[in-house]
Amino acid sequence: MSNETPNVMLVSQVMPYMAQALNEQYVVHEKDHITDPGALQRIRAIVGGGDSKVEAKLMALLPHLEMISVVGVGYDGVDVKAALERGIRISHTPNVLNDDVADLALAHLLNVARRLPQADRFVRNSDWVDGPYPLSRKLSGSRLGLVGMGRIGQAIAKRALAFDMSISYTARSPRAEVPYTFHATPEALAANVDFLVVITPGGPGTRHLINAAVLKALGPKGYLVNVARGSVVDEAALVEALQKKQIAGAGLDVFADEPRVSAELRNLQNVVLTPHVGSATFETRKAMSDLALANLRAHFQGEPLVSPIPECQA
Ligand code: 8YV
Repeated sequence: MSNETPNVMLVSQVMPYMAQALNEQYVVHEKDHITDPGALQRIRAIVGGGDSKVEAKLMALLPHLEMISVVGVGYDGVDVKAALERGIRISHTPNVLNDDVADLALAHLLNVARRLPQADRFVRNSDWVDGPYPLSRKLSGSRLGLVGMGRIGQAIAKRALAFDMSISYTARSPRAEVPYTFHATPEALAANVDFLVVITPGGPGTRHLINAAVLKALGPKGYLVNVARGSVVDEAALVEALQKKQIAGAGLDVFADEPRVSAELRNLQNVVLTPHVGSATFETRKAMSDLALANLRAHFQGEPLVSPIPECQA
């Protein structure tokens, strides 16, 4: 291994704290601003966000690429197969964002049930002087269904218990460590809950898991919340279900084509939309940055990665 300062490629925006740390420790090349083609020969690591695309064709431009450090728990934008074929190591930042994403899921549940963003607009528009705000839906004591029962799913369940919600879930297989009711399919789960929260990894394995049939099963009194990946929900089917009031409403933090959100979704009044902010607090983004930096450091010191993705674990 050479003693030269390693060259890294940055493929997404990172918080100033992380940008500064990277610049202090590495020669940083921003993907969209590389003017020196020779730089591609020197790059040994890629740093990107949970939603960054790191495709095989990008890796092919970097003959000396050794590792990819994802600042996020999800790494569905990375072509893992292509990376592993070349022995490129991949790390991500699990656990440190569980609280924030779970908090956001609860916020969306409260927002869609109590229609709080609409209530805020009601006050600002002085609609209140014409009469009281319409009644909304009670969250406490209702039935929550989780699509995914990993670390973040469990953090959401823990919070929902404080709201006296009954909890059921679907996953590839029942999780022995949780006491909640298992349903084998999202459709069966949707038919038995009031609020369906999507918190499963993205990627081809879960693409459009939430389709028209699942939304139909959720029914006209059911709400959908997605804090996972836009790809998990068939967005066209969701728009149709919302337009036709086949479901009561949705809270969405993630979308099919971020940062662009379809006009159809933006025009609907029975949705609450947030711009992929699940982990976007100072505290958590700093913890994610620190973990991503620790992985880079471990790699360049020839040590095992601190938090490799499961596919890279020995
Ligand atoms: C962020 C995420 O969007 O962790 C993930 O998988 O989607 C989010 O935390 C992103 O990773 C920020 O870089």
